[in-house]
Amino acid sequence: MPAYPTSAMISFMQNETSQTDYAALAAKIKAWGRALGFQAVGISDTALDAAEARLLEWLARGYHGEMDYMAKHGAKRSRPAELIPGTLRVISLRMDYYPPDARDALEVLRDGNRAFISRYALGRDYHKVLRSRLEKLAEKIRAEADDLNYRVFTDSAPVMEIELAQKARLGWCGKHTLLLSREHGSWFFLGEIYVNLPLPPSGMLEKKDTPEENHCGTCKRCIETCPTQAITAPYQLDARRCISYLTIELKGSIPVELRPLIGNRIYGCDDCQLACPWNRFAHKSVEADFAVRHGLDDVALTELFAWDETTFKERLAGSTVHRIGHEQWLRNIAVALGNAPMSAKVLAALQSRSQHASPLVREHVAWALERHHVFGQ
Ligand code: B12
Ligand code: SF4
Repeated sequence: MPAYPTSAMISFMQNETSQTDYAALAAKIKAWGRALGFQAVGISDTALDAAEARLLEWLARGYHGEMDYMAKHGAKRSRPAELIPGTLRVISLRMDYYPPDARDALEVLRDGNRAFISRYALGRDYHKVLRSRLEKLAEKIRAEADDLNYRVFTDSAPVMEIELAQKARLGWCGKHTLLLSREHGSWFFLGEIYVNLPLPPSGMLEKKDTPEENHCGTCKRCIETCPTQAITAPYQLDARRCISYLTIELKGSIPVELRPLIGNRIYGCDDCQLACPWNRFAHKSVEADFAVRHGLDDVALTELFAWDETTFKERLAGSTVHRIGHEQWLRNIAVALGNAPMSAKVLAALQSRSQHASPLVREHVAWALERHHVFGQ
């Protein structure tokens, strides 16, 4: 026992003496969360032992590729109270993002001259949208429990979001490794609030101890559909093969053998979700922030490839796509143009970038031209 109370002990002692009715507060949190635009809100404890073992195995296999941030935080990812001392519960929330006005995804994927951008990235950067709502919810909780210590997260820190959301009964982990709900499919983001309050975990009051049942059954459409066979087994994804990783997370050269499989996907990939039968029940987003911006749902590859860095920054300000930078953007579009049907327009676009200052861009452009049997640029 330490000589002085730790922050975790202080929080716990405060909770022990608090007069707060935590069951009533949990009910209010769920109602406030829904009023703030989240479709579901749940609460879980912080025990992630089984998930921790699977995370370590995934890392040991090297499936994280160059995502060093997945390895560097050690046990903090799977032990919430080591990340934020005093954490007793995690409030998990989900928000639908499928833009209501987007052109049909499969039509765009079939048209090799158009650019496919993942549905989640067509509108405003979700980190900003979710974070401000989560902060608003936390302030409401603090008004009722002034001993609250909290931190909000959305895809922004070492947090096992899917495992926590599953424990909070927001859905189940599909074979594609994403969270799925029977009523809402998988087109939603997750966010969390770590709190030091002993709120009753979801299911406890309803006397249900098991998490939401897995409804994948014998289906394996996501595994079969994945263009790069990145889902190596049910619930196991080798990120190094995933088009989302290749186009967003990978900074350097895209492995040559995977380039033809990327098709016209220039930012992320949705194929596993498009194939999933549960997404028939998905709801379109009601958030104006997730509406398509700048016609990104239906735009020619050659048009996007012509953007200079200033145009890229201006058009994509406030979008999550902005994060990859202009060089990676051109790299991705060069690959897609290499996969596009050959035409004078495609060749002219590629040739216009063949002397680009970036060796990375030049190398991908040269590859694309070679695909169209144009050599030695
Ligand atoms: C790293 C990361 C990626 C990486 C790696 C993905 C991965 N599967 O690990 C890459 C860049 C490839 C990626 C891609 C995408 N991502 Co991502 N990503 C993350 C991040 C930051 C961490 C995920 C993680 O912990 N991976 C570690 C490994 C170990 O986890 P895992 O592969 O899921 O394996 C777990 C389970 O499958 C399970 N498991 C293993 N074996 C078994 C066996 C059984 C029987 C069972 C039940 C379970 C099970 O155990 C493992 C540990 O829990 C989360 C946010 C977060 N902080 O959690 C977002 C997150 C998962 N991503 C998200 C999204 C939207 C995407 C994309 C759809 C984006 C896109 N359109 O391009 C794709 C989908 C690709 C896919 N099928 O996963 C959302 C998912 C929302 C949802 N509905 O679930 C998240 C939650 C971000 C958010 N806040 O909304 N992502
Ligand atoms: S496509 Fe089938 S196996 Fe994959 S997540 Fe959906 S229901 Fe599960």
